[in-house]
Amino acid sequence: MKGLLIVDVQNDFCPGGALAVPQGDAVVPVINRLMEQFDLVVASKDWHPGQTAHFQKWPVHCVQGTNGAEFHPRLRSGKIQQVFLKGTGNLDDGYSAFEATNVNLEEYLRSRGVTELYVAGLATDYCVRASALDAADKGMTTHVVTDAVAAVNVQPVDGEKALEEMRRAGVRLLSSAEVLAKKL
Ligand code: VGL
Ligand code: ZN
Repeated sequence: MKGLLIVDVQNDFCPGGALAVPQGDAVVPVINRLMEQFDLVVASKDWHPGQTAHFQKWPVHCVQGTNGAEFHPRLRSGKIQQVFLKGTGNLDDGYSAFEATNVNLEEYLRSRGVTELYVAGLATDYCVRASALDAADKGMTTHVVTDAVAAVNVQPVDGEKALEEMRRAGVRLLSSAEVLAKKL
């Protein structure tokens, strides 16, 4: 059973947002197409309280209940079966979707028989990276769809480095065209 995890495709990570990922919104049409190939589609949201130690590292973003924390308006969010909220505490970064506090992602996926996880979304060098590494660590066959992710790139090579790190950890990198050609 194959599941798609859409990581943090929220307004604040898209152009015009508080912590915009360059071309973050370019992943939206790719992800919309990918969703049609999966029986199970879930998403994470970065979901911070108004005050958190996380904002000592980053501009204030994705505050719970604000427009910046909503999904990008063109993401077909009606197809998302469960949203996982992370970074909800006052001390944690909550980069990984497996740190969600409303529903346990690992249990959710296991209970639905998902053994192969495909990861897309924002940002390659933070939440996609942490989520994919955690999934691989938990024994799932983990894929990252390389044209369905985009990086913050605090340093210009961060996205590439993160992909290489994931690959070394056993995460499989593939394009959306390859996913679509597989006819999951
Ligand atoms: C993220 C930086 C800070 C992410 C979240 O979703 O990748 N990056 N908070
Ligand atoms: Zn955050």
